[in-house]
Amino acid sequence: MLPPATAMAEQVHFFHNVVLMPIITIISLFVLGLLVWVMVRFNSKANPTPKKFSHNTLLEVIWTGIPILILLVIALPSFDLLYKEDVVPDGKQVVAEADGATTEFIFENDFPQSRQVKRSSHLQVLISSPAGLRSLKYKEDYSVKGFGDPEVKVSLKSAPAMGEQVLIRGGRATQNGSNCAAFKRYFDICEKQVVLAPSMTLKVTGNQWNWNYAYPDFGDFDFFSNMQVEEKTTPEDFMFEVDNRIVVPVGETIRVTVTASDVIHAWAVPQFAIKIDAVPGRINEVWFNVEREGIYYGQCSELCGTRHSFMPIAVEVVSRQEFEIWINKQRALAGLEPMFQDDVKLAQIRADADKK
Ligand SMILES: [Cu+2]
Repeated sequence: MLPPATAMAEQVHFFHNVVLMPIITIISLFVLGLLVWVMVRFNSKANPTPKKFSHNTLLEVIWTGIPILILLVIALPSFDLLYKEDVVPDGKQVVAEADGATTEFIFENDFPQSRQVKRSSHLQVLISSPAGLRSLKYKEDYSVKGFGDPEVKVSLKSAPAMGEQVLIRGGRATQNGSNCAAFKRYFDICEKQVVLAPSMTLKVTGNQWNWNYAYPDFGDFDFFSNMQVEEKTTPEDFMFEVDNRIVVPVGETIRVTVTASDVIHAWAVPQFAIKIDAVPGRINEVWFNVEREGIYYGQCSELCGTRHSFMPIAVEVVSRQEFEIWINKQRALAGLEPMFQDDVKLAQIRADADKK
């Protein structure tokens, strides 16, 4: 599989590589062994007069019971992953400026009753400094009072330095950090992760045979994304590359709503572990939060007609600033005023748009 680009995809890959593949391999070898044994031991030459009995209660209980247990072992983590991917996160972040002395910080626990911050896995504390983001460890670096109360009190062991920021994130955790020891052997990123509520919605519409993308939070514009012609791409990227890529900011939660205008398509990006049907007259919802900037490819994954294999998906994940510049550009192309300020680059974008 391609390297995962989201924490969700890492967990899906972990489930596949570490849970499913060993089970599948053991079962296949066991069944193969049984077949070989039956063929060798009980063929008509080796066993000319077969016994006439049928049924064996103990054996039948075992070969019904063990597969049920195996299915349970597979089902529980699988349901957990399905739930996490299906429910769009609603995490909230509180930012406090450090003054070099304060160690107590308050998180307002104003979630609905069912999603209150009730235990340590619902809370993530980070320190933002010029060096980047650093996640603190519960009990080692901070303690918490008032889980489930309207105000949750976070006490840091040592006061963060002047100029640093304390980030407290509360909400459902998609990664509680408890399986990190096993996880770390396979992937480089593993820490507790409370995912924040979406910062934007991407509206995806499947057509025969291209995709249409709209950004309803950033104005009334949308664009079509068609497969790039062969001359404008490389042999490796041909049939994955598109003329207009989706652009989204790195490290932010993106809500994706998916529908279709004609027949059923499916919007799939393997590195995000996303594959979701685009059904005419219905809206399906999924989300992702990409950890690394880059370009990620996918393809329509529901047979939708003769050009089904020619409607690829390309997602370009960029910094917040680049994203805002891109939004301004799209707005300029649609005849809208810029939404974000970036004077030098903006002037260039306006000039480019005027040329077009
Ligand atoms: Cu399609």
